[in-house]
Amino acid sequence: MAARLPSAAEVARYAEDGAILLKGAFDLDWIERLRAAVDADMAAPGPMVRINTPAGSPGLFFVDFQLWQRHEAARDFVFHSPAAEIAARLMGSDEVVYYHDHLLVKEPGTRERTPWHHDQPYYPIDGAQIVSLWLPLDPVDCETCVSYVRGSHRWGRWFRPQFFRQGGVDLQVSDPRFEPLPDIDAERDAHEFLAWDMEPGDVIAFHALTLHGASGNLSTARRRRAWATRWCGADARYAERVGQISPPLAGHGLKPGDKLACDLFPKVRG
Ligand SMILES: O=C(O)CCC(=O)C(=O)O
Repeated sequence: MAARLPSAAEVARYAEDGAILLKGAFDLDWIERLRAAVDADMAAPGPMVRINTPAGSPGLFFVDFQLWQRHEAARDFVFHSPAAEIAARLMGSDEVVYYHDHLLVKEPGTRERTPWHHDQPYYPIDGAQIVSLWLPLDPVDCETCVSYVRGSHRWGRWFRPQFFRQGGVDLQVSDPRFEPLPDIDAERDAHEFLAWDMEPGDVIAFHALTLHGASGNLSTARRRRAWATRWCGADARYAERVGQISPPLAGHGLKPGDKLACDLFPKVRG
């Protein structure tokens, strides 16, 4: 089946809103293969695994990274699915470098929210061409889906990273750009939020500076397995950050100002 790539109108909508739903972007074969990879990963997690649910609490908020390095289906998705082409179109960049992946599973009944944040301050990367593809492997309704603050990637503001597990304790970072995150829930009337009911095969593409957060998994029966992949375009450069980056990917040998492509961050297009 031909790939369902973003139309010109969808590219413009992504640029304006900072997040867009692409219905039916991936064949269900990809979803089935990725489900198997995710379940295998949960049975034997990688070295950066995080459990965000306190012992004794219901459900499980399971986080892991870099499935592409350990699971064939995830690697094939990076190199052979329509994902790189989708990212290229949305970013307006022929060149696409794969940055990393992030697995976020919320089992039924999980109470832990994903706090409001945006991703780029966690990354040692400067540049405007960074897009994430948030791919749920189970149906999700808009209450359980990630919610995005429409247009927040255009505010020109960088908010201090927070670690999910510690309930929003600031990381020790000293980039002069970073400021405390406003209380988005307290000022809900000032914003417009984007969230969608999604079926397997649908994907949300969002910019690395778009603020987003999510509820726990309110369903008592339905899993919420989501696999997010991060893609960079030609303007992305490695940047020095003082403090802790996430995920803590090291050993690439990059220096500030370098383009990202290397063994750890493979060039997949252009
Ligand atoms: O899946 C979630 O709960 C949050 C996803 C997220 O924060 C991300 O993909 O950057």
